[in-house]
Amino acid sequence: MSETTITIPVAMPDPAAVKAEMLKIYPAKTAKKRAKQIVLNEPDTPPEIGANSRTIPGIITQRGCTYAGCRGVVMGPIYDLLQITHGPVGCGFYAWLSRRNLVRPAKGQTNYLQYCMNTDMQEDQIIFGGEKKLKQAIKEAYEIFKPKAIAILATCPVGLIGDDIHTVAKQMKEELGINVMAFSCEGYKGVSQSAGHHIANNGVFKNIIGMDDKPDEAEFNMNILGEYNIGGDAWEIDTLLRKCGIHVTSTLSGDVSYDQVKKSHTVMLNGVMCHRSINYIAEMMEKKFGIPWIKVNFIGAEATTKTLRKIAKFFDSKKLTDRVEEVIAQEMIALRPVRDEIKARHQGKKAALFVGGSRAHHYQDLFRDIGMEIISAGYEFAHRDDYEGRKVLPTIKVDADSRNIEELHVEADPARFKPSRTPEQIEALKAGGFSFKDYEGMMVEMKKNTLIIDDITHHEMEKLIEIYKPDIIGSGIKDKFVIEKMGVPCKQLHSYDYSGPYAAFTGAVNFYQEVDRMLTTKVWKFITPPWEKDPQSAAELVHASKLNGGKKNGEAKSWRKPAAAAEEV
Ligand code: CFM
Repeated sequence: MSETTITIPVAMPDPAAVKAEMLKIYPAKTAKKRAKQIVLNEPDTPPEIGANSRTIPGIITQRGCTYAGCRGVVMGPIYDLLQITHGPVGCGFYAWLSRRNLVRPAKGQTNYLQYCMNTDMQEDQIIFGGEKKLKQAIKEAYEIFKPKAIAILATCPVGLIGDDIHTVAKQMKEELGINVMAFSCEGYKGVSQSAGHHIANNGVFKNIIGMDDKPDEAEFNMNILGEYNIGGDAWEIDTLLRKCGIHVTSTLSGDVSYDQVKKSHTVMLNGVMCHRSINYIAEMMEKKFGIPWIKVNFIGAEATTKTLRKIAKFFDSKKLTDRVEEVIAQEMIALRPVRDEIKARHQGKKAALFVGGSRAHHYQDLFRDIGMEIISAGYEFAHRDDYEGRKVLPTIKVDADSRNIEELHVEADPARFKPSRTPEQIEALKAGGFSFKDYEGMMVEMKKNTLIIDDITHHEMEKLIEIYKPDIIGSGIKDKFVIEKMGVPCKQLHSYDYSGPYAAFTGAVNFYQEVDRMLTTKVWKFITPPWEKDPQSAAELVHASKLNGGKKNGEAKSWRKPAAAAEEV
């Protein structure tokens, strides 16, 4: 690309007015609740945001269910753990490669990821109970596959009819002589997939971690927690760490085997990528085995550099520190020219990010690397600590929905509590500014007065696009096409569609190039957003459809109505 686009800075709309505009169409009760979930940022003293609360029925949310968080997100990538969904066959579909958590098992290793195993609950089981059918399914699966271990994952009806999957698991464990574990992760158990993460964390901690005490032989040995190898990200991280001389025992859960998870308590350090989905395991491993955890981020060149240095500092070895600096220098030689060329084209352009429970934060670094500004961001299902930092944890009110999820009581294991660092070493590191078990959240890194929007609705997204006119939005498949039909490119930041990896230095280069292609393609010029074609009728239509404003079907004016717009095509 030789063309250089000059961006003229325009005054940003007043965020308080944008917020008011977003809220004004809602009924009073809804507006009151949404007002708590839309806040103006204050990086020095992050404001309290409403988060991890129920979505109001009628609002279009991007969230998933508790089953999705447990089965799909945390458990899914453990490739040789045979996983059976207990429930109707439709729910089972979502266990079948709908997320791009790639695996590359070595030759001869078992891989169940391409299978979708389900008990196919029918009306009979809903009325008379499904335990018999579940047992039968476990036996059948065992006969065919002879797996090392089996996990049973519950969908909504299981909890509703009261099938006791834990007793079934216990009985089958005795009968088959293998590890059989059950997860009560019914879709309705929490307000989003976040509850499913917690349930999966508890189950993995109780039933798998700690089963094999033999550590991998390595001088510097760690786990990467909260990394799911979407589009191959974990492979990039693993390759980078290996170059530095750091061994990864277990990536939870990305391209990981059951046996790797069993010995994940034998490492010296846990690095937490996605704090939202895995902070529970990090905390429990620290309490039981004494493994310190630190927040890491391999998304973006700056972030990756900082993370590598932080890890090297923890291990406190001159050899490792020198090697890490060499690797950073090498990687930056390839990255810098690509980044700088792309940065020259897109400096000052605007991005907004609404993704999951960690990426709306992590991916800001990648956009900043190429000079772009984040004008608004929010998570779908994160908690206040992911926005405001872990320091707010003691002030988060425990509501009925959170109380639903078991908090495991964990104590130090008398024989196996062996921290890799002495308390003196930890104190010395802390004195030097090193932070353990800390996550500062999204807000401290965002500009003052940027709009932070939790669990954004389609209406708010439309308003945001209309008013801010961002150059690109990072979001998910559920709103990607709505955004693109409004003439704004949408980078799908969950599965990356067909692309990636985006982690570490090589992944960052992929990302810069992809964003560059998206921003320079001429295709967007062929889409005229409705309000530009006919501002008045667009406004009327929005109003009429949102309020169901007294017009009969068909009476409302069409988005595409104006003759001029029709002729363009
Ligand atoms: Fe963690 Fe994730 Fe995310 Fe997440 Fe997810 Fe995902 Fe995500 Mo989609 S575990 S919170 S539940 S980083 S599937 S790999 S992309 S919403 S931001």
